[in-house]
Amino acid sequence: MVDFAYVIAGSEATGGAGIQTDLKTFHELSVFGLGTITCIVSFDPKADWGHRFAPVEPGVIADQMEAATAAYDLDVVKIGMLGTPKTIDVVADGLGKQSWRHVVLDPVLICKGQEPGAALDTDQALRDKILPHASVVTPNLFEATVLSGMESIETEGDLIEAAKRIGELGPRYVLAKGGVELPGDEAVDVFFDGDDVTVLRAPKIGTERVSGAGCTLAAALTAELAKGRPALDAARRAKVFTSAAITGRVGGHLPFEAVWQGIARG
Ligand code: PXL
Repeated sequence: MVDFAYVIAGSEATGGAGIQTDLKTFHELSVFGLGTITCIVSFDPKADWGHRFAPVEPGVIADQMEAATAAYDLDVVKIGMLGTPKTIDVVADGLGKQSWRHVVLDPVLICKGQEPGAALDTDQALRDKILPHASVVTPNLFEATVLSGMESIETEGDLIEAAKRIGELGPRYVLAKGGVELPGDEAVDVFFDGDDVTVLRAPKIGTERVSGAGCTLAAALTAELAKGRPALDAARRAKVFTSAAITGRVGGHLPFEAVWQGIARG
């Protein structure tokens, strides 16, 4: 019997991040993936690949969620980019209509190149309306700084402190992603289960951020949870999968490279 994983996230038109990445990851990890699109990000090649952002109308988001949840008995969902407080309202309403075994919240506040200021109203709405549904939160360095209220995260110790503070906000598990930006030779992620901290390590691959790495980690974690694996085991497997996808990265005309999950097939 196949396991199902559901994602509610934004489309990223170049295929490197967002729902495209989530669904590719689900597929590579042998779960049936289905998704609800919350917004459409189309980088602008005429303007330094800056962000063009179009929210999907809230009623259309509700329709997609209605279709997905009526079609199958879904119990594990990943939440990616929502983008606006109105979108957050409609997604929170939809999530509240059933119970979930896991809601994995990747608290995407802004994506590469966006102004941090754009994140403030989204941050507050995510905290108030989506976080209470989440069983797992997977912040990157910027998101962990904002959610924990810390001034900065510069060391592994800081990342551990941030994960603990975010755990106090309610989710059962936190997987805080240090990524390439946390200083050191290793890509460090911190897993916190409310009692214990486990630091997950892998050698850093390159020194530049790769588009879709964070989305892939959270999506792989979601897929492994959908298969019934315990959260720490799911996080470890997700990290191995993500390191492989970063190794398989592709370059085009964009100023950054993009992960490719297909490399895992060998
Ligand atoms: O990588 C974060 C992210 C998530 N979702 C969408 C995005 C991005 C970054 O570009 O566009 C839709």
